[in-house]
Amino acid sequence: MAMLSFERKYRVRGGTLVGGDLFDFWFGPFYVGFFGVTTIFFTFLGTALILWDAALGPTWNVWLISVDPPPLEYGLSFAPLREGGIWQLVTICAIGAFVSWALRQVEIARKLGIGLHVPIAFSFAIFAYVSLVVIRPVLLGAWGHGFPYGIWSHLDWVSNVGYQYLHFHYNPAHMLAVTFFFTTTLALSLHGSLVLSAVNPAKKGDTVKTPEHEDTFFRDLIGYSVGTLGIHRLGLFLALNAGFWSAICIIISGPFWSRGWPEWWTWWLNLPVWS
Ligand code: 07D
Ligand code: 07D
Ligand code: U10
Repeated sequence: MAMLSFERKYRVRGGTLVGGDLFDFWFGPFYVGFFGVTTIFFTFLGTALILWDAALGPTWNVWLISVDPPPLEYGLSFAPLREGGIWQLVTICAIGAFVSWALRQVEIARKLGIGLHVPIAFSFAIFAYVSLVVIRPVLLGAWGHGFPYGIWSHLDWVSNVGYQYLHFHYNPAHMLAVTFFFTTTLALSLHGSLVLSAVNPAKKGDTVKTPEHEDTFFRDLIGYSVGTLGIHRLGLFLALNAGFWSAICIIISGPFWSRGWPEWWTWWLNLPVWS
């Protein structure tokens, strides 16, 4: 079925989470829905707040604009707008927009009768963001521990927080996260190249090859094929773990381990087997 006639067939009412038929329509290619409206609302408000903060600040250079969190002295209270209060409102808008986006994915999946894998996957990214700007700051007792919203300034934050723990590479959860990120790109490059190799055969004019060819390639090469469905399960597993262990690595830095990360490894030197 052609894409356009398929879209006509599935564009029916229903599957919404709240509000019944309210906003249950399409705008050009976009499904709107209640959560489309809340996405637009939070996005516009958040962007307007960022622009307002930029107008108050020293620069319009897009690389240098920075919406900073409140100083640590404000703890977990609301700060005056010009001293981090805008950052707090932008954070509320960002979480509102990301969660609305995930719920819009849920409504679209329900309309199509497909699984909820996409919103579940996106929720891991939201979890990583929330761990940086809500969970860790709350555990440490100040919103000032959140990262600043600026292209350059957020890099400074990552570097500063990293060196605060002496050598962030020694954080075991960071190791797991980095390994999962690297493995995700390895898996995607293997998958992308394998599919293209089967669909674009070596000689011009050859027929397109089948999944059996794909399986056989890896059985010949490494003795095992994870299979055509399996590689997608594996990819999702790897990518979600990358985000999950990222969130863990930053939540434990401070709230659960306040010294340098190299020192954490003294348990290894203290193993009775060495003495
Ligand atoms: C390709 C999908 C498209 C998304 C894009 C991002 C904005 C920001 C806002 C001016 C893969 C759109 C950007 C809307 C404009 C203002 C106020 C996704 C794709 C193209 N970072 N980070 C970038 C964000 C954090 C780190 C680039 C966001 C943490 C490092 C871009 C968040 C830490 C480096 C960006 C976030 C961290 C970057 C490219 C939120 C640990 C780089 C992103 C909401 C996770 C790289 C100058 C990309 C760079 C980079 C956006 C959080 C570290 C500006 C929205 C605090 C080390 N980050 N980041 O392609 O070039 O993502 O920076 O959590 O080296 Mg970052
Ligand atoms: C948080 C993004 C969420 C995004 C959302 C959507 C929009 C809309 C609109 C385009 C999590 C946003 C959408 C805004 C855009 C349109 C239309 C993703 C998030 C919800 N590190 N490190 C990580 C590596 C070092 C440090 C994670 C590598 C140094 C700190 C990852 C190296 C020191 C923190 C990672 C390295 C250090 C991290 C980031 C190498 C610095 C974190 C990925 C090779 C001196 C952060 C949760 C991530 C973290 C983090 C990788 C080096 C410090 C595993 C490969 C040694 C302080 N590092 N790092 O989390 O875990 O994505 O955050 O050297 O806080 Mg690290
Ligand atoms: C995959 C795949 C696969 C495919 C695929 C893909 C994964 C099986 C079959 C998909 C992959 C790709 C296409 C590859 C490229 C993708 C990436 C590299 C990932 C990164 C993506 C990007 C960088 C693109 C980002 C673009 C975005 C997010 C779109 C931006 C769009 C909007 C901002 C509009 C969103 C729409 C909403 C929220 C709802 C509808 C609303 C409107 C249209 C606006 C009008 C509003 C209304 C009508 C409501 C009124 C609003 C109100 C009342 C509020 C107003 C408030 C105010 C304050 C003004 O595996 O193989 O192939 O393709």
